[in-house]
Amino acid sequence: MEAMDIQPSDVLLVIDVQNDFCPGGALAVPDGDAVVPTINALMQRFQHVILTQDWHPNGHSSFASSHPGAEPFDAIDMPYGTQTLWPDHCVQGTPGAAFHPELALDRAELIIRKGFRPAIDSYSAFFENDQQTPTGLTGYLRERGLNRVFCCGLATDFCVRFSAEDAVRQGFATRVLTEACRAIDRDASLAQAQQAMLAAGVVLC
Ligand code: VGL
Ligand code: ZN
Repeated sequence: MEAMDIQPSDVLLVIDVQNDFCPGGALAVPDGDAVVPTINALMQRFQHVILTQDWHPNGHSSFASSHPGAEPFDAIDMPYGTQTLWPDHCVQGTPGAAFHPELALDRAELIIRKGFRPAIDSYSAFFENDQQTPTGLTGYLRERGLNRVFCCGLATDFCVRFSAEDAVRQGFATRVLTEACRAIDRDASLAQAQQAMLAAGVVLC
């Protein structure tokens, strides 16, 4: 990361560094809190920092508990495609949905909340899982003249992956800072995510 040449028009996109994705949380990513000091240091080096916050209403359709007989990590068919079911997590206003207490939020100029529509999950910071409903982030970046996106956070194989792939599709030069990410990694989902990101044109560094 020392060699990273950061420009004034670069943005650090910090994905879902929330209590529920850290050890002890409802959908804990192994070693998830280890990214906090790394991301805090990165935030000092970028002129633009944007955070995302997974932000689900109670009874969200991505929760296994909303589907009788289903278990967390089952896959089901939704009108927009296959959806993995999760334990209840990041419920609006709960401590689990709050950012990790040591994450230095002050330099963030925008916080994008996602996953708040009851019927659609949203992994990506750009589009919900129907791949059609925008969050507004593309417009924000374009209007502000920000053209390179550096992604970090949780989880590498879900929200970071889909954010990075969408960033490329929206025309942004996109990197994933792998040391500042951690993965859920179930059923080889990390290897699959790395392949998909590389195929999409994401630079992993
Ligand atoms: C995430 C699963 C469900 C993530 C969010 O942040 O990667 N994963 N909701
Ligand atoms: Zn979620």
